Amino acid sequence: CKTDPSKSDQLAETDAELVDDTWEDHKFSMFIHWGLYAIPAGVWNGQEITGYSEQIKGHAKIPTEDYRKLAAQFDPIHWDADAVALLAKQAGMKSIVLTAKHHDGFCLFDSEYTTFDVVDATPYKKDIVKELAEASKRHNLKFGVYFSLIDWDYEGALPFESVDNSDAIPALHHQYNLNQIEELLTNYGDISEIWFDMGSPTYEQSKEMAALVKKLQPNCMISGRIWNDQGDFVVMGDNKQPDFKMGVPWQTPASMFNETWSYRSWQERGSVADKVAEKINDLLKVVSAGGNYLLNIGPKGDGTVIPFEKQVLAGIGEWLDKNGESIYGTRSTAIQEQDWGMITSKPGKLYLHIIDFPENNKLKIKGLDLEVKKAYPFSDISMSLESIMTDTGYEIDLTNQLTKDKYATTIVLEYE
Ligand code: FUL
Repeated sequence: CKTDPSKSDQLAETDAELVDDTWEDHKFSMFIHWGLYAIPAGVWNGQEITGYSEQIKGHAKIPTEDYRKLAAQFDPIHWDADAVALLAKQAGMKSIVLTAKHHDGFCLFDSEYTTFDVVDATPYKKDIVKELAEASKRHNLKFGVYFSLIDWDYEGALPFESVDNSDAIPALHHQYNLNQIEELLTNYGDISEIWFDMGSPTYEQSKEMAALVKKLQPNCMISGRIWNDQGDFVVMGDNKQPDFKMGVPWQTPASMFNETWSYRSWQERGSVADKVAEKINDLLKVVSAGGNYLLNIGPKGDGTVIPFEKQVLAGIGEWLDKNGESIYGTRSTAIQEQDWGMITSKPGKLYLHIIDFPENNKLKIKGLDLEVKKAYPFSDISMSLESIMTDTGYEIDLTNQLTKDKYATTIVLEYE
């Protein structure tokens, strides 16, 4: 990122037109990794299996006929789609993306093209994609689906090796994908984003999938992991943030723990407060750089969202309740990252998010070259903080800033 921008650069970026309901304005979304893999929860034949637990079939080399038997145990009595949608709302998230089909090939939706799906193969018998699509709509959230381009169950797909297999998708499997994409974009109302992942489609295959999506739902955003430059937004590596200016819509997919996306029974979780701090920090890094932060939960096989994840989301939501204006609909600036925290912006305003308070109470803003009218704590607009331009940069005196938020304290700078 640039460190010494000219004033006109900053204005060009901060004064960009804001439309409140675009994908880019939402900033914070819920990812859900859930499927049959949540039943073994990272344990197979009594062994703790390392590697992402949603890929346990691969990591534990489970034969297809054994893995398929998990479907008979899938009866999530604690699954409550409305409660999950409300949790996303409580967290301050604007949309939900659910694993409609992960690499194991099991479908959480009723597909005509396989019987390895939640309606045909499990005692639960209900279409979970439908339940969550409807619950999301009821609670005014956007709804999207994750769709793996690897399939370890479908016979016409590449045999099950590693996730990095770079062989092209066989024609039969590609057709199967097209059929299921059509189902997902026809049977579940508006789909805000389709989150393709992994696999190595050819250029023609990626183009064909993208064209089908746009034909069925022109407003559906396509993840960059459709490959071959056919996506509407770039997806960073898992839990990664860009170290350069993106200039296009982008997203960071983030897991609660680096080790897994789906529920793992033996996961070390640490303290809720530490996790809230870590995730607010990451959310701020992503949003200040202009991205969307897609934070994952992994429900248990019986549908329970574990208390740890609920509490983390509630903690983030509490912060966003107070500070949301400085997040949603904001734009990145060329001075987004500072020693003490991050900066977001709206026309005429910069929001300074302080994570590390300077010991001398002088907050220095590197690269700021604007005519500042007023500086005040976001929590108290009536207060005015003294600020001056020094030889080494713009400086705000925080001596009278009494209320410090335990996660990130927001200061507003209004400029001409
Ligand atoms: C990766 C997948 O292989 C992981 O299992 C997970 O779904 C993550 C979000 O994307 O590429």
